[in-house]
Amino acid sequence: MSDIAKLETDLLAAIASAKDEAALEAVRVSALGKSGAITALLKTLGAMTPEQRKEQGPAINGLKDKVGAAIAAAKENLAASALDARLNSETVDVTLPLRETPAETGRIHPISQVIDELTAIFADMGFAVAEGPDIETDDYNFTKLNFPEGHPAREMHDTFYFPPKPDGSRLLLRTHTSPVQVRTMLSQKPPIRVIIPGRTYRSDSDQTHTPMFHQVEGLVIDKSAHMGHLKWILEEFCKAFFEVDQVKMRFRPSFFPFTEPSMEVDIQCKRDKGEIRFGEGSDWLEILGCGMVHPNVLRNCGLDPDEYQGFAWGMGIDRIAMLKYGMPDLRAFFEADVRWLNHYGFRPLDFPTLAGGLSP
Ligand code: 2U9
Repeated sequence: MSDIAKLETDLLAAIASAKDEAALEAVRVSALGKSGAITALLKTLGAMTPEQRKEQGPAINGLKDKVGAAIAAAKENLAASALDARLNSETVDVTLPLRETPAETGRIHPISQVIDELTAIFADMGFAVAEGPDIETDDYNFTKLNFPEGHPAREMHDTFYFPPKPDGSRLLLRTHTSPVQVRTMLSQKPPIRVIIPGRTYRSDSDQTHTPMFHQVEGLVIDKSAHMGHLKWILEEFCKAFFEVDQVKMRFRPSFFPFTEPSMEVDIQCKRDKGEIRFGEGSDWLEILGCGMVHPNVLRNCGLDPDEYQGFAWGMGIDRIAMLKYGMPDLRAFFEADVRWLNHYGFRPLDFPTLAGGLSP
């Protein structure tokens, strides 16, 4: 066997037995690198006679091409089997359950859920949502709302006051969301239809009271708004909120400085083994207060009571949340216990809408 034929046999065998791309590269360098065997043969061509070169040239170049092609083919095979091995070791079982995302594990606090529900119901009736500051002036929280200076009704609210300013005036934490209605009347022309959900503060703490609690109040002002409208709005609200077809309501005379006449409203319910159901039964439960806006309040807010009239109502959000979702202790609302939130909280993607259903 000629040297060229033996070299070819040896190199093709080495290429065939190379286990990986590094081994194959070593064979390539030994054959075609700067000091490789085929490179050395190619260098001998220069010193040959034309006849020798005519015979040896094609043989050596043929060897170079054959070995080059074999290396390229082997390289492709090794790359393909390396890819196969990697794909086999990195397979993903797409049928495995997904890890839950924050949107699935997070929970919406029942207060936020109830505010979203209220907003959906009243927005459907044409109400806008208004907001205002938690820190208020005595004027907006009391005086403009027809609480006379030194009147015992001011004491009823157990107000948190800030230290007095040099001029004697004191800021306070709002005891109801009513100052937002005052701000709305001072800044907008009627017709006005707003609801105001928000935080309120009173120095009171026991199983049914927390120093910070939530209220939603509503206000309608135009030239002819009357108690019939008020009654219809509150009945529609109660049916939608408690998700019942029918509900009886009872309006009892009451007193608030900012409304005249004033009423407290009870809703029909059935108490059954510690459970409470709405829209049936012969028991009553007080859920809100309401009335026609007092002429003094309209005047204090820049409206002429001979031209404009309206009604307002207020209710405790925490209380209606407890009633709707059967949560027994108000204090748990504000303890930030994730176990409680996991149990009573709502899924973020179950946003309440009238079309899609209020509660999940
Ligand atoms: C303006 C005029 C009138 C808001 C009203 C009530 C009756 C009421 C309580 C219910 C439970 C508060 O959370 S609670 O303790 N509220 O009974 N609120 S009428 O009337 C207004 C408000 C603002 C300018």
